[in-house]
Amino acid sequence: MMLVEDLIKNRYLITPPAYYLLEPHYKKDFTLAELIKFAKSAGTFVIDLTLAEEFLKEKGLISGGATEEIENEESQMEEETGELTSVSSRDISLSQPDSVLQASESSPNEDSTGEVGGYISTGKPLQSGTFGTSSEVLEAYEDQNYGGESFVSTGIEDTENLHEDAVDGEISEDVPVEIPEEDDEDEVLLEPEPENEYLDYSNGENGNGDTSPRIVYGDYGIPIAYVEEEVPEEETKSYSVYSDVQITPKENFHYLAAKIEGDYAVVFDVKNVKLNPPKAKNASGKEGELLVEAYRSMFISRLRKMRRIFRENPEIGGIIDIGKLSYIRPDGEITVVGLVNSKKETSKGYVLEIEDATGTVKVFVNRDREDSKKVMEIMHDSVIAVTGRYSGRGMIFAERIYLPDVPKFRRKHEPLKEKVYAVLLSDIHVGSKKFCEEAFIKFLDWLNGDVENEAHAELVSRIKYMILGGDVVDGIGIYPGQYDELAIPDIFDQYEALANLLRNVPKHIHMFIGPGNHDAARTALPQPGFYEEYARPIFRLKNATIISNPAVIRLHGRDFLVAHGRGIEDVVNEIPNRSHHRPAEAMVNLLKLRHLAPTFGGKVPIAPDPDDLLVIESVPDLFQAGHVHVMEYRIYNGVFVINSGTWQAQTEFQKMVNIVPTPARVPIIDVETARLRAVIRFDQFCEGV
Ligand code: D5M
Ligand code: FE
Ligand code: ZN
Repeated sequence: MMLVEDLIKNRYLITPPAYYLLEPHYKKDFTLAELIKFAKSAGTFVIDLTLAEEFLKEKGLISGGATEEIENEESQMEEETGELTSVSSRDISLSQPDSVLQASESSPNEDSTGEVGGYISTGKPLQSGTFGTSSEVLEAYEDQNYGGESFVSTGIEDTENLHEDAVDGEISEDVPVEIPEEDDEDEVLLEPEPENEYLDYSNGENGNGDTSPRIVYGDYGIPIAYVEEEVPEEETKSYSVYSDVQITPKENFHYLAAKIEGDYAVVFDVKNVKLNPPKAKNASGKEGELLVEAYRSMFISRLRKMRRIFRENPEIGGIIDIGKLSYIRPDGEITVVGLVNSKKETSKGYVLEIEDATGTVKVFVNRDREDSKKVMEIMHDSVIAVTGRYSGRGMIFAERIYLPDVPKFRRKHEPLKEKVYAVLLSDIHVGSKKFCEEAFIKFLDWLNGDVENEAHAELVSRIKYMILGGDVVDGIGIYPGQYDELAIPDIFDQYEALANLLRNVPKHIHMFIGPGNHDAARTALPQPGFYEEYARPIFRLKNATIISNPAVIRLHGRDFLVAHGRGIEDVVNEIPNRSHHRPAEAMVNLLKLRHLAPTFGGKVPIAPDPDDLLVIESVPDLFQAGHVHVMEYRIYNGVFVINSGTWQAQTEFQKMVNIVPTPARVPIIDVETARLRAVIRFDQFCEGV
């Protein structure tokens, strides 16, 4: 791939067919300078097959067309990469977008393979935009036209990077480089826009001149089509919200945390879990069947994980499969574990139907039994254990009911040499008209040492971590009529605005940022992360780690479970006396059920993952959620349970549904104890509070 690399250093691209034609001659029969000079005189930066042929003809290395040779090369290449679908040897120059269109329109058959701007990668994998060869993807896009040969890439993602490389790269002396005039329009941006001027795109497009959708894989390989044009970094923007917010730490402010060594790891992130989705058994396999199969696997995995949790409870004896109940001695005591399918109240008590992988059984819980109170706390599709007698007619008479729960006592951690603190935030909702921008900026000032007294100075000084648990921007199209409540009506601008604010978080404070239902992310739970195409500015923050929803972060040996908290909605719907205004109580219910959103088909959409990643498999030291916009905390069996509130004042919608938020309150957690150290309030700077 020497030729490719040498060309890229000089900001030239080569298509695969051209590469395979030229490569055997490179440095033997022609030099890089000769090739570049030739391309330059042809007015293109893309060396495609036609150009390559002409070049070799001029050099007297070939006489006629080289098509046959290329075809052989192609099939060999396909064998090697196993990925590239047929690369056509059409004459398409990507620097002339019109001809791309014409070519693909005039040769529809060639495009039916669904070839999509393929890359041959010899370097690191592309972060996004690897090409689609899977049949689903091809099907989804089969009636789209795709033109153009593919670029051979060394793994550099886009042309923007090529330019950056080129600045320091070896530029052949024979090929003078024209340095374009600077464009002043970007002055207001914090980061200068990449210089597209090296490549002469007469239409000002983004590199390959191709506006057809490129397939980008989102989470779990879900394809997202997007037009390169929409990538914000490629645009010339005249404004960038909050780019003027530039706060630097107060002079002489002493940050103890800057001297304390960081000790953090993301110990659970949905993105790191390898899933094995069910596969169609034959060509007539239906998508619906696969979905059912995926959900089935999810529930099996939920049962398996919960059984493991129950086994750790010394009160619970041997668990037997529901399917084996009919083989047991009548009236003997048995314990089963099952998903709760239904729950009915009778005059004497409750009848539950529970199910495991082997069968279904009814459970009667007499109201007189102590454990009957627990029935109230059982949500649909949660998993419980029941000990009792089996009647032999498909009914268990329950003596004990167990929720998976967490053990009463927590193992104590070793004390830390130095105290460090973590700030918990969520639901910032940047972009909403109701975002408490003044309060948030005051908070940033505070983090930068603008404090009133010694006590606050001590707090600020020891802050080492900051967790943002979702709804970091307000998003777009989240609820009807949201547009009227948006101060920043563009999702790209919202993330840029957020990043402009977060750039003011002192560098020694490490941030963990996860998505919520307002973010550019898969809406169904679990949410693997933000779509990078939209949220790029926050991915670029140097002191931030993007996490999934949910995630577990280990800070100095203490486990912080972070979830956005949509499951709270289901708790409020299903469990009597639960309210949006007391989220910590609802979170305790989730903890007792060891699941972040047990109810299937309720308010919260659950993705068809074959593994249930919403089970709270290990007991955390702290459980943080947001979503309901009310700051509240409590301790349950040694676990600190906290809802981190919001930075958004009451919206019109929330007024209608009587949600009263508590914005701009900042809980500070002492990492050593995983308990609250202080709550700092900035709500006096939040309008409408
Ligand atoms: O959620 C903010 C609050 O609004 C939270 O308490 C849930 C509630 N909410 C959100 N959507 C709805 C609907 N559709 N009906 C009732 N209540 C809702 P956020 O995620 O920030 O919008
Ligand atoms: Fe929210
Ligand atoms: Zn939310």
